[in-house]
Amino acid sequence: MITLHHCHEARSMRTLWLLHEMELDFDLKVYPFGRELRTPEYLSVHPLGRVPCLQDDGLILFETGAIAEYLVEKYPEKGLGRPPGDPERPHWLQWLHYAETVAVHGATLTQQHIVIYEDRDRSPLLMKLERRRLEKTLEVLDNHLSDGREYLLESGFSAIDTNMGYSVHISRFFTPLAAFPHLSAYYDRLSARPAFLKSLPEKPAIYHKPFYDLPPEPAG
Ligand SMILES: N[C@@H](CCC(=O)N[C@@H](CS)C(=O)NCC(=O)O)C(=O)O
Repeated sequence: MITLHHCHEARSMRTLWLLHEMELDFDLKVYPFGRELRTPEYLSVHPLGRVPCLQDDGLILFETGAIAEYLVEKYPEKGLGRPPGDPERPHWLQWLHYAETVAVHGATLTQQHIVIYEDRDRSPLLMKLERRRLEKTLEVLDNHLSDGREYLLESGFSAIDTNMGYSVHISRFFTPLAAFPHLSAYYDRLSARPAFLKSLPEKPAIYHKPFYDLPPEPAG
């Protein structure tokens, strides 16, 4: 039996969404996003106390990209991977890992805007720099999607769209997606999928505002 360790709105949403897309049975253990991830019990499952972590009988696996590869290989009949030898395999791998390139900027911005509580402890310079770097990663996706494809691969939806979809989902809190019309249409398609909707929490857990703007520039 599969168990997913999850915090609402964290990267483990990728795995939750994928499990729903695959229509697999699983147990879900939900933790608040905070110190509860650092208990000795959870640290014995994930050595950094992060999410996601997937347990499948005796196997313990962390890292969303590895978990996605594991699941699509274990259940090839679901058609959400592109196996070695498939002409789309190299790009399937590229976009799977690029999802983390996008997500790290979202994670830094989450830390700056939300996890760091006091304004005086935040860095306006880092916020500005990370937003710009996030936008550059989104530009690449927007260009890639500009040829009219519906999902990242021409052949259609696959597990990489759940990993990337989460990264785009989080990016919207820090930069307006409207600046990227093809990416915005891609996000609209993804966020209408029933499995995506099932992976959302009933109420916000991390992102309590619709948008986290840059702090105002100092006067003078
Ligand atoms: N590269 C890892 C990143 C995992 C990660 O950093 N998860 C964050 C949530 S988005 C976490 O658990 N943070 C809790 C903490 O650092 O205390 C993956 O894709 O699984």
